[in-house]
Amino acid sequence: MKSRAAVAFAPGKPLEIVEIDVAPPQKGEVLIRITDTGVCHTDAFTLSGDDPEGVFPAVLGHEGAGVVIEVGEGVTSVKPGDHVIPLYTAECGECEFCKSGKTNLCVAVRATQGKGLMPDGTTRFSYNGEPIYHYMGCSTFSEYTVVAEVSLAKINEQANHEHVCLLGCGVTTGIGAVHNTAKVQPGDSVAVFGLGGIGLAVIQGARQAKAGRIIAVDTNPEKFELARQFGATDCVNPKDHDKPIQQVIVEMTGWGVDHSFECIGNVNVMRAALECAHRGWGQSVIIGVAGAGQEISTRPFQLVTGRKWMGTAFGGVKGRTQLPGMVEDAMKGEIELAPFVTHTMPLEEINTAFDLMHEGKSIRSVIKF
Ligand code: NAD
Ligand code: AHE
Ligand code: ZN
Repeated sequence: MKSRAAVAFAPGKPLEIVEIDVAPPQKGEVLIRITDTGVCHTDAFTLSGDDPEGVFPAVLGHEGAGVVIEVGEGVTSVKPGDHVIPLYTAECGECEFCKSGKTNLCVAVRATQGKGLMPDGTTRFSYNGEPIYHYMGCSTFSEYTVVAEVSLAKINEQANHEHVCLLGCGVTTGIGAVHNTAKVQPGDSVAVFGLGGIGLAVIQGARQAKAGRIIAVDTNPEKFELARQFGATDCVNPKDHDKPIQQVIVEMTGWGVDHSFECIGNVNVMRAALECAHRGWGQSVIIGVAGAGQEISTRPFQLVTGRKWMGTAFGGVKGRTQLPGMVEDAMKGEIELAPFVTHTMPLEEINTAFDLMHEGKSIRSVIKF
């Protein structure tokens, strides 16, 4: 079938809106009509050429919601008409990782996913007869996309897709990082570096966890109003200080914070986030994605004196098991999604969504098909 799609033909170039061909779903696959998709910084990261797994030409996008159109052979967990969120972290329930009870990092389709391919090693997308690669197992920047059955969470059909698409990545990642990775407890102090969709979701999660002080850090002060609305108690702009931001936060708190979260993808900030964690027990969670070749560093003494450095993918959330419940929570108002959606636009304007992100003017732009 034909599908309108925003194709990344080459790194560093704007997406091009073209009509691609989408082949039918094969065994264990599902054809979806995407209704809404958010644009996450990771899409911009891959488009920039900094992603070691970036392959071109590709249909990017991984924060969507849609409706099942057709299922391939052997698919039993969803049927045409079901409302779904594609998952870049699959959940097969059968691999060593799924069965461990220790992680959400299912490996069922991860190897081919990282190469932009479906599990059988081929693509379902083409343009002028040439293959187009998939992205993160989702490719939500196409009106029609094909994903593996294990990469789909079935959700309440009454859910507002313009909002719950954000549970496909940003909001789930931030909230999950607080509850599943850091396990923030009532009264704990928290510092959040970077106040985009991810950082604001961390703040929302910290407030749910009844954290005490929530220190929001960004170099763009325009992000502070929404941060306060979500529960930040202090907002700090590193540019207002002539000493390192970790020192500023340690001085604000005495010994540092119980938990810090890096939500930018900047390895220098990752170091600052670790070093503002409390001596003896503070822990720092890396959420941001850093470019190819970048490495983190700190004095080992920071760890010797009790700080813990950790990371999280999709907030540790198991998508098929847990995402339907998070959608219900959003429908009950227990997860707030509307304030994240600062812009909506048709697919034809998707490059504006990237511009707004780079200019620091948006939290999430949602593309409406
Ligand atoms: P975003 O661009 O919307 O937000 C980033 C924020 O960081 C902006 O507000 C920006 O002003 C701020 N910032 C930039 N440099 C700064 C600095 N030096 N100090 C303080 N603030 C600074 O991005 P997003 O969509 O919220 O994504 C954030 C990061 O999280 C990206 O790296 C993205 O790839 C990553 N991410 C990771 C996961 C995961 O599962 N680990 C999931 C989603 C996104
Ligand atoms: N492909 C990159 C890594 C990108 C990355 O870390 N992705 C995050 C999700 S970002 C969502 O916006 C993630 O979950 N990673 C775990 C995984 O299995 O992909 C690289 O460095 O190669
Ligand atoms: Zn994302």
